[in-house]
Amino acid sequence: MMILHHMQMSGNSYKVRLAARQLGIPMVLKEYPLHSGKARQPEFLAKNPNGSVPVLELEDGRCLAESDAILWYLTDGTALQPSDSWSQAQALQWMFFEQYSHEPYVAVARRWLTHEPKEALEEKRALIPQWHAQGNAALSVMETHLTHNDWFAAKAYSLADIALYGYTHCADEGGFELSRYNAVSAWLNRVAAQPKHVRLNESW
Ligand SMILES: N[C@@H](CCC(=O)N[C@@H](CS)C(=O)NCC(=O)O)C(=O)O
Repeated sequence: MMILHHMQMSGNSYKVRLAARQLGIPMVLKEYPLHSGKARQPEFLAKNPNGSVPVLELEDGRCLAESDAILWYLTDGTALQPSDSWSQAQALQWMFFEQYSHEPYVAVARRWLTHEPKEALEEKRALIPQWHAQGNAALSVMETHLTHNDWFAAKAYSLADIALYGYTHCADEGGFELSRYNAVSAWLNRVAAQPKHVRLNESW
């Protein structure tokens, strides 16, 4: 069976768990708790030299890092991945947006404001306004798209929605006011209403 090296509280790991559950793909989960240093151990660095989870380990030992690459691999040939090249490119457009313009601010603010000790946050305090400005800019881009569209690609729920849902649904933990974004809030409800949806904290 495939192994998912993951961190329960991480939105990047959650994206993979959510897709796997919705597709009925069985996997064994190995937890790498925040602050444990487990992802920096030589045994794990041999699987991902970048020292980050999630990592999907196939039965033959091949390892794939980066949440959105794993999403792409798992959803290939399924209803969660568009089949025509234009819609696939649209999905990738939103997934690159998620990694470059959204996650570095929305996820990072959540981590430091909610999941790191208060003393550690003090060292980062000067960065909070930038996280919020850039994160709100990303949420505004999503709001504009969702004002005219139900989903991010191919007019259907897909891996692009899962990629963006991972950290958007818990953005309030990073100090973002999701109620300011009506279309984003409605989309969050649509995603959560999809069959076989699981929550971030849900056990496997
Ligand atoms: N771009 C990567 C980011 C992965 C990442 O930042 N993972 C964090 C958890 S969300 C991690 O492994 N941190 C290791 C640690 O803090 O020990 C992805 O999308 O998978």
